[in-house]
Formats: sequence, C-alpha cells, structure tokens
Amino acid sequence: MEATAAPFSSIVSSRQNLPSSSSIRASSPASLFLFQKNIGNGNRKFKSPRSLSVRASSSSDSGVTLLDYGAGNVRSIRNALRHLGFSIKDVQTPGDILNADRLIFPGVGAFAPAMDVLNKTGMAEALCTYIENDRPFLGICLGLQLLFESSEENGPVKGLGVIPGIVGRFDSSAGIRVPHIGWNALQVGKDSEILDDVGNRHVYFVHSYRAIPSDENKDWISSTCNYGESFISSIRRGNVHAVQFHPEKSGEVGLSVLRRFLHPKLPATQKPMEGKASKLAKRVIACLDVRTNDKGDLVVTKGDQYDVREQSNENEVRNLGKPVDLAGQYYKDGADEISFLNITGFRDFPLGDLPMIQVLRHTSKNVFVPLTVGGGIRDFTDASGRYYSSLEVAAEYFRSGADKISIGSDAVYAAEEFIKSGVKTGKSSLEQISRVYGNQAVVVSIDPRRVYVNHPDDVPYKVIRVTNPGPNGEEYAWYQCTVSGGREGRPIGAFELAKAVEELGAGEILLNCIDCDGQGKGFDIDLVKLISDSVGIPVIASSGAGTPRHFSEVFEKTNASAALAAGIFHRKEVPIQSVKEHLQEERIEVRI
Ligand code: 1PR
Repeated sequence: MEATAAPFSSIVSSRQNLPSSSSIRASSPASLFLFQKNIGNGNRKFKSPRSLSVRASSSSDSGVTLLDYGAGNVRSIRNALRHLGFSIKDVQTPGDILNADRLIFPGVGAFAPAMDVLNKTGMAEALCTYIENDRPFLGICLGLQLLFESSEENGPVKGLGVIPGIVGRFDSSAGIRVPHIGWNALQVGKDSEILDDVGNRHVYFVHSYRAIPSDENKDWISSTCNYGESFISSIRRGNVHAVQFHPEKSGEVGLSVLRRFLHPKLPATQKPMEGKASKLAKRVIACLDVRTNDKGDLVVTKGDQYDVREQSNENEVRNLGKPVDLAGQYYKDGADEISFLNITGFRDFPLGDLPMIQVLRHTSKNVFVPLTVGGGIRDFTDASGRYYSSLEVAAEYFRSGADKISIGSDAVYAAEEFIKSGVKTGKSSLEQISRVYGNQAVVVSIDPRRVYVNHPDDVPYKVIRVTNPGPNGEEYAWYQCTVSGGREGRPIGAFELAKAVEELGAGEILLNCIDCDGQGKGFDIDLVKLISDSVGIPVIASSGAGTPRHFSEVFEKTNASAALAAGIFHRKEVPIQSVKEHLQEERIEVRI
C-alpha cells in the first residue's frame, strides 16, 4: 500500500488553516509499518482521493463508520459497537468520511505518526470538513487530541486545528505519575449529552498528554477531569463529540456513552447513575497465568513461588479454568483490568502460539475493561529463518484486543545493556514498542527474588533494611531480577531495573515477587515501597494477596497505583467485590 499524498481539493471545497503535510515530520518507519500491516491484514485499500466523488449517505440506522488508521487496539471499539448492535463500515477513502452518517475516530498510538497518515491519505482534510459541517462525530483519546492545533508529543506537531489549544504532557514534577492510567472522575458540564449516564462514576483513562481548558476553547468543553491539574476530558459542539477517556474500556458506564452517541434521541436520564468518584481510583487487577498443560489444553494455572505443577505423582500443571471464561467472570465481578501472562512465552514464539491470540480475540468481545498480555515479547527468528520483530509480535497482540503488552525477560536484558553502556540504542523491544504505541501501552513485568545480605555494601545493588529479618537474622536484602519465569537470576536488582526501564520507555511496572507468589501472606511491602517510591510511572503490586486487608495494606503503606491478585480469585476464596467493598470502608477510592 502506498500512503498517498495526492491533493484532496478535487472533492472537498477549499478550507482554511489545514495542517500542511510539509510541516509534519517525515513518515517514520513505524507509522508506515503500522499502516502497511493494517492494510495487509485487513485487506483494506486506501484509494487516492482523486478517485472519489461524494456519494449520498447510505448508512442504515444500525451502521457506524469507523476511522481506523492501523495503530493500537481498535478491536475493542469494534467489539463494543457490535455488542451494542451496530455494524461497522470501515473508512477506506476520504470520501467515506464525508459520506458517513456517524463517524467514530478511535485514535490510538502517537500523535505524529497519526497526523502523518491522516495527511498523506487525505483523511485530515476530510475530517476537518466533516466536523465543520457538524456531522455526528466521536473522537476517542488521541481522536480528541488530534482536533487541537498542535501537540508537544515528539513535536511540536500540527494537529487538525479544529479546537484552539496545544496538547502538552502532564507535568510529573507536580508529583503525579505519568502516564495517567486508570479510572478517574469527571466534572461534567451541562450539555454533554453523551455523558448523561456517567454522573459521578469513574471512567478509564490512559494517556500521557492532555489538552487544558482555556478561554479560547472553553465553548468546546463538556467535561474536565483532575489529575494534578484540570484537563479536558471531553468536548462537545453540536453533533461533534470527543472524549479523552476510553468508553470502550470503561465497563457498563462507558458503553452508555457510546450508546448515547449512537442514539442521540435517548431520553435524558433524570438521575445519573449512583457513584462516588472524585479522583483517580486504586485499581484491582485479576491476573491469569496461562500455559498449555500436558494434555495440550490452554489453561489458567497458578504457581506457588512460580512452581505451577501439582505436588502429586502425576506432577501435572495446575488447571484453574479456561482463560476466556475466567476473564469474562472477572469482568462481571468488577475487575478494573485483566492481565494474561503467557508464562511459557519465553520458550515458545508467541505468534506460533495462536491460542493466546484467540484468547484475546474472544475475551475482548465481551470484556470492556483494559486487557494486558505478556509473555515472549521479543525479536525472534523462526525455524525457517523468518525474522519477526518484537514490534510485529506486539502489533498482533494489539490487533487481537490487547490494550497493553507486558515485557518480562527481554526488558531485563535491555536494562542490563543500558546500564552497562549508558546508551539508549532504540532497538530494544521496550523502546521500539513504546515509541510506536506510546509508553502507556508498555508494561514491564519484573520477577524478583529476595536475597538477604548481612550488610548494605555486600552487593553492588540497591539494598534495603527489611521489615522481617532473613533466616539467619539478616537485616538487609536486595531483590534480584530473574528471566525465563524465575528460572535464571540476573546481575541486576529490581530497583536498578525499574529505573532503567522507566528511562527506556516503560509506562507501568508490574511488580511481582517470587517469594510471595501464591503464599497468600500479603504483598512484599518493602519491595513495593522501594519501587513505587523510586519511579514516576504507575506500579502494580503483585504476588501474595490472601485477604482484602492485604489490598488496603499495600495502598496505605506504599505508593502502588494498583494491586493484582491471581490465586484468591481463581480459587474463589475472595470475590473481587469484597476487595472493593473493604477498600471503600477503608476510605480508599475504588471504582464500584
Ligand atoms: O519473560 O517476557 O516471556 O514474560 C513471562 C511472563 O510470565 C512474566 O510476566 C512473568 O512474570 C510470567 N511468569 C513466568 N513464569 C511464571 C510462573 O508463575 N511460573 N508468572 C510467571 C508470574 C506472577 C504473577 C502472579 C502473581 C499473583 N506470575 O503474575 O499472577 O504473583 O499471584 P498470587 O495472587 O496468587 O500470589 P517474558
């Protein structure tokens, strides 16, 4: 496919202030990669605008036009629209935008490559014309940001220029963690219409850049959100809407936003749904460790200190259920996020492991909260000599329904290399994926093991005084990172790794602890405190949850943004709702 830059003036009347493609930086290999992959996989062809003529609108009441330019997870919005009974017509030409009855633009990825593609395909001009004509439009996330004049993301880069203002990065020096990931509350203006059912409930955000309210854009703003500062969470003018949050990832309340956009004549809700949202909520995440058992079935398993085999003569892989079924159950139970970790991914090639892709595809049909997938994300050459970049692996996961990918072993090697050389090569999977999809889409999963020492100077890694002394009375410990599912210890500590991967572009840290895994005795508070105090990105505390009290403890004693558990949920010992209720009682804000 060629990303054509043919003039669009033959079909659209001339307009002012259009972003000129010459002001956009040259197409990055990443954006072209995405675009080409998209065309290749979706059998879609973007035609030159010259070949178009404006047709009369033909969409039915249950049809919606979707502008998918090929980056990130657009499957979720497709699934949400289908779930709501709508059929989707994909934009293939700029003319499809002009002829749409209602258009959804779920922008994902980074600002510059997105604008690059929009300009080169003539879509930018068509979008501006469509919006100027007050046609029904819903932009999501980057689809909101692109409406502004420009963005500082790898820029400045010119946007569509529909709304006055510059999209800038959240200021982490104000003591907030960037990216802004999680469920936050809105301050909804009067005439928002599509937000009528949101009321005082949390919706899901994931972004590092935001537009801020000003006198010039105040007429557009339909809601704001607070995260260190007030930023624009939605805009509305006439039939044109855009939201910074992800309705397709905001559970039932998010689906109501889409429903109201698709059915603008729905009666206004007299009383918004109940809720008590006021700020960013602490997240409760359900984690599914997935692997193939000895019979060849893909199962959810769970280890004790990473040993997932039964202590029986058969020594079978523990089978705690089917991945898609369990994920669906956890969604209904109120999980704020679901993680799938392909725990044998370090030895199998993920794209050869199609069941994992299928799990994502099926899960994302009915689960409307964020999905993370990890395991085996790295560059790979298969038996026939075909080389797959980690970017291709990640792209396939995103296309299959993942919102974030999680990198384990490969991030350890990248961090070791970076610490040794002091140079960011830009070639590691972590750097490549975060460059293309944004760092909010990249989680680094750390599998550390506690190593007790007698003295802080015993090892060249960050050593802390531990709350509970070691078996020989040792008062200190460091946390050694491992690879290959805990099988191999590496010469790097969790502290050093966390700092390095933040530099390399990780957007979030999933902090496991081999010693605590499956023990049900609580999170390793010393470790979670160490890491969550050392980095500016969100940290997910993982391993060891046994009771609801363990969740409140980790939120009260550390700066963790989320807490993850597996065994207690799989064995139905503690329902997710009980955890949430307990956190509420302890006055810790959660999404209910
Ligand atoms: O190295 O990029 O291929 O990624 C492999 C991924 O698989 C890593 O994220 C790694 O953490 C995970 N993994 C590998 N082996 C195991 C294992 O258990 N044998 N699982 C494994 C890690 C840890 C948690 C677990 C919590 C909570 N599982 O995710 O869910 O400890 O458990 P609990 O609440 O029951 O205590 P790569």
